[in-house]
Amino acid sequence: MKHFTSVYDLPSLQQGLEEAFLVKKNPYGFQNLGKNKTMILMFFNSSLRTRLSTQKAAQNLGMNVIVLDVNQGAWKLETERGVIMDGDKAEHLLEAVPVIGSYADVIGVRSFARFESKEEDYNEVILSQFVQYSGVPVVSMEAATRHPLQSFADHITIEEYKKVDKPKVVMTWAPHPRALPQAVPNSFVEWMRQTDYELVVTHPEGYELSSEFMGDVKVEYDQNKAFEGADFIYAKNWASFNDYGKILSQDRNWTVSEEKMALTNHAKFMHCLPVRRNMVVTDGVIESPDSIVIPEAANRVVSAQAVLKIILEKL
Ligand code: AN0
Ligand code: CP
Repeated sequence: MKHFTSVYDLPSLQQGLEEAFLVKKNPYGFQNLGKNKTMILMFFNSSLRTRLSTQKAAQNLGMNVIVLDVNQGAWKLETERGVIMDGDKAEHLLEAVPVIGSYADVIGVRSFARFESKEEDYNEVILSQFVQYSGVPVVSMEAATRHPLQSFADHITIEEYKKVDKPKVVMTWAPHPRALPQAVPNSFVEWMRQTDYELVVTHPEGYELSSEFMGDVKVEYDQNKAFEGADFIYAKNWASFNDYGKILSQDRNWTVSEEKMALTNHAKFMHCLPVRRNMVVTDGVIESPDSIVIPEAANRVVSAQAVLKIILEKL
C-alpha cells in the first residue's frame, strides 16, 4: 500500500482487520518499523481525535512525528495552478508539498471540503496534490470526500460489538446548525458496502449522497421505519450534495432520541465525534450503556496504526 485515501487502498478488508486486531493486542510490538522515520501531520482544519490518535499510532510504531497547523504559523497556501499570486497567499502548494515531502517519510493530510465548488471538492484538489507531488506515502486524515481512518475504526468497532454475523447497520442524518461535509457519510457507506452487513441509509429528502458512494444502497426516507430492527445506529449530519453545501433542514424530529432508539433491536449508538448534544443525539442516548462512541474513538489509534504498519512494511 502506497497511499491510504479510501478503503480501496487496503490490500484487502480482511487483511486490514487482521492488522488492526494484531496492533490492538500488541501496540508496542512493531517499534522497529518506524525507527528513524518521520511522519508529518498537516492540518488545514481543526481536529481533536485525528490529531492525537494518529500521532499516538505513529509513536507506537517508533516514528517521529511533526504536526503542522497550516493556518497557525505557516504561510497561507495557494492551491490552484495558474493564478497570479498578488493576494494574501505567499506560497503555492506546488512548492510546499515537495518541500514537506523532503522532510517526511509519510504525510498525513486533513483538508475538508470548502463548499466553494463541488467540482473542486470532489476532485480533492488538496489531497491529490500531496499524492502527486510529495514523493512519499500520503494518508488521508479526512479529505473533502472521504474520512477513511474513521470508517476503518467504525468497521473495527462494529466487528467488536456485533452480536450477529450480518448486523443491520443504519446510518441516519441528524440536524446540525452548520453545514458539514459529506466525507464521513460517503466514506462510511463506501466502507460498509465492502462488508456483508445489511446497510440502510435514512435522511430527509434533498440529502441524497453522491451515487458514486451510494451505489445501490437502500435509502429509507422514514427514519422510524429505518430504525426498526437496527443493530447499530450511526448518526451524522451532512449538508446537501445536490444543492451543494446547503442546509435544507434543521428538523429536530430527526435527533436520535430514546424514543427512536426504542424502535431498534437494542442498537448500539455510534458517532464519529465531535457531536452536538440535543441536536444530533440526546444526552440520554449518548450517555446510555448502548452508546459506544468512546470505544469507537479509541479505535482511531488502532485504524491509524494498522494503516501505518502496512505502509511502513512497504517503505
Ligand atoms: C467534521 C465533519 O463533519 O466532517 C469532522 C468530523 C470528524 N465535523 C465538524 O466539522 C463538526
Ligand atoms: N472523528 C474525528 O475525526 O474527530 P476530529 O475531527 O476531532 O479529528
